[in-house]
Amino acid sequence: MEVPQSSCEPCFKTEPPSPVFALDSVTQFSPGGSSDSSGCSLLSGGQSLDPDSPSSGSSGCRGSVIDSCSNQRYRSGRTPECDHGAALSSEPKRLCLVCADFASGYHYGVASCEACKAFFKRTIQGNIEYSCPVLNTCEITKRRRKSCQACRFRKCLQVGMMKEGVRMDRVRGGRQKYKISSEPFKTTGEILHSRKPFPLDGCFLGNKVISHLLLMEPTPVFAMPDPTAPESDVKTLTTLCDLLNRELLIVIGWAKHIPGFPSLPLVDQIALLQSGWMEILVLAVASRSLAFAEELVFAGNFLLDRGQCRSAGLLDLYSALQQLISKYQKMGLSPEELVALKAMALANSDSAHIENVEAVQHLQDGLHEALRDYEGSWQPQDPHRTGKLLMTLPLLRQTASRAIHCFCRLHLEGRVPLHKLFLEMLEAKM
Ligand code: HVO
Repeated sequence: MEVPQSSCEPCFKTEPPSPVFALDSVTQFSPGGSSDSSGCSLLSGGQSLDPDSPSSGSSGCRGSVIDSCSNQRYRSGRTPECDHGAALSSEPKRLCLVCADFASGYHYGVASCEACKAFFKRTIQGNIEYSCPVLNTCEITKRRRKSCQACRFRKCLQVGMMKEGVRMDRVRGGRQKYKISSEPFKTTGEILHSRKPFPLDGCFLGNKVISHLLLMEPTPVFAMPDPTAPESDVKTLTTLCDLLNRELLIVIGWAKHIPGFPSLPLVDQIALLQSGWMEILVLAVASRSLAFAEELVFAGNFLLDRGQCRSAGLLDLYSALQQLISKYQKMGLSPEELVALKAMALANSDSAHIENVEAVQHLQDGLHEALRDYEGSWQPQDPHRTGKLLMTLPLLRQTASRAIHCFCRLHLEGRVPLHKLFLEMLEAKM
């Protein structure tokens, strides 16, 4: 990256200097929870990534950004005063994440159409097992959704439908007790916030490490556009930066759930996070966007198409991400593969400052083995599946690097204020 470090000073000093703060207090947030501690530093004197460790001061970073931005939009999405519902309901047409038909609401935690909702329910209630006659990679569209039930069901799970939301004891036409299955858009913020994105038990063959990673997947984060600000490109960028900053905190919390990661020396944990965070976030956005043809799903309530990205100065980012998304769409990336790739992107982030190279290698080997083991049982018909996945990593790195470039450019142009943690992570990459 050609941009010199010193040039990445914040253009808008919206944040007071943050107090000494470390990785450990970031992780007091659950992996899925959104957090409002945006003025935290990753690097200043941390002892541990463990939220339970004695060094995790609860006073941590609270006080800096929170005090200066006690605005609602910086608060957690779980707080009642945050009306994600308004943001959701103001969007006219939402598409089914499974087949891209028009969604009628959120069903089993996912924006979906009546047909896919009913299909998912029938499958769970009837305990039906399907098998795909081809490669488990059939494309599910409105027109073709009936052609492969196995892939349709897999897609339901992949986009996060929760079988826990289906009542097993319900008779046809009986009264619906679980609100979750036919909640209108406007009250879904909280539903999505409290859900685990991927169901687990018994749905997948596989491997313990992969199952663990699936279980530890963070719950989705929501965009919190300032409801008082008029619509503009600056508002879009500010919303995205805030979103990114919260996602970054979650990534730091998430990393310690990767088997083997917490036992690395702390300096190596930090080094890997500093070099790998962008790839992890890029993968997350790419996976959220898999069911969409044109839009980037930055958050469940924040989708941007090409035109919107262009006017916000994010066209490069858009094109780079679309190239990656299209690759994963063609491959039919599964949630299991996604979590494996995310962990691998971190373990393989090629920091030049690794102290215990052997331990990092061991971490990589363990993840590689987990993926191979998983693919052996899930995709035995394709002995090259693991290799194919690993061969997407160069494009992932390229995409992440294009994203960094785009951020630096916007930042230098003074179009966006950057949060401290984010700046620090950005600087570490240059
Ligand atoms: C942006 C866009 C522009 C900027 C920052 C964030 C979430 C939001 C991602 C981008 C500084 C997110 C994003 C990536 O939007 O995860 C996928 C690219 C990491 C700046 O200009």
